[in-house]
Amino acid sequence: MTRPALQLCFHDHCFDGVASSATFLRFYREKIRALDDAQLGFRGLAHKAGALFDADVFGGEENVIVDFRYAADPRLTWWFDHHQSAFETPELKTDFEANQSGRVFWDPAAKSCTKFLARVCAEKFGFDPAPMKELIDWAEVIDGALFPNAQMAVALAEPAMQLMLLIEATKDAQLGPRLIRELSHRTLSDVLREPWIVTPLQPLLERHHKIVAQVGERLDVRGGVATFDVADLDLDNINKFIAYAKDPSALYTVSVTRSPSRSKISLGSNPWKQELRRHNLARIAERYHGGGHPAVAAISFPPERLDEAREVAKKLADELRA
Ligand SMILES: [Mn+2]
Repeated sequence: MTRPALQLCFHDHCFDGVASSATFLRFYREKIRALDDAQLGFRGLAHKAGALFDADVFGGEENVIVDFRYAADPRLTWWFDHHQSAFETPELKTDFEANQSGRVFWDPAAKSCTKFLARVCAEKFGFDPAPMKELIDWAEVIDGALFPNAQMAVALAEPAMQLMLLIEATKDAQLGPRLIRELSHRTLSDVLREPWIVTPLQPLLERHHKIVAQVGERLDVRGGVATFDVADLDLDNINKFIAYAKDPSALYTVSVTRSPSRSKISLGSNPWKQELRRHNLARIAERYHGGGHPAVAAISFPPERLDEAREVAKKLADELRA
């Protein structure tokens, strides 16, 4: 395969990761250089135990990471992120701070990487993000958990919310790249009508509602902390708001999932009770080589170390209750 002119490395299975990539791609074509689709490369990046970047991840002439951790690699020519845990080590942060390229950007206060990226590209490079407004606004709502209530976040009635589910749950590795290409030059509403989105969504929506019921049966809420374990359901990502829809008194959620790639603890806090949040969940996750944002974070273990994930989850739930 020929070397891509632009390699897009994005937070995989994440609406904000896909939306950031589409926004970057439009910006790059308009302001840096025109490229056709055949000149693009795509790499979905996932958090896991161990090394995050494989040797050939930055295989393009230009390589961009959006919505994912920083890498101190001269082949990385652009970087945009908003995670508090963007730097795995203090040395990586020092490397970022010394970077003089004017093409690496981080704002841990930004609610979505998409809106942050659109703003930076508008201010620094004269990009016009107006045609992508619908996508950018939805990324801000979804990644910032700016939903009016937990029911809406779980019901998935809006097509954009259904796309969130499709991105999070799909096992089709080509879906992310296809979405990025299409969303870079078409409106979100237009793309959402495509049969290649509508058709695979139907079984996923049915499964989603079944999972919501299963979580409801297993949910244990004590001392403001909701816990549940769905490691047997082979899920890597699960809707973050189910516990708050089932029991609005829950301030935190600690859940355990397992997929072929990892056993995972997800830590969340109730978006409608943020004024009561007393813990920085990213800091807690960082103790176990995880990370995220103050309000939502995760810890990955090798898939076979589920018992350890369960033990740590129990300990963290106790800590959050105290
Ligand atoms: Mn994000």
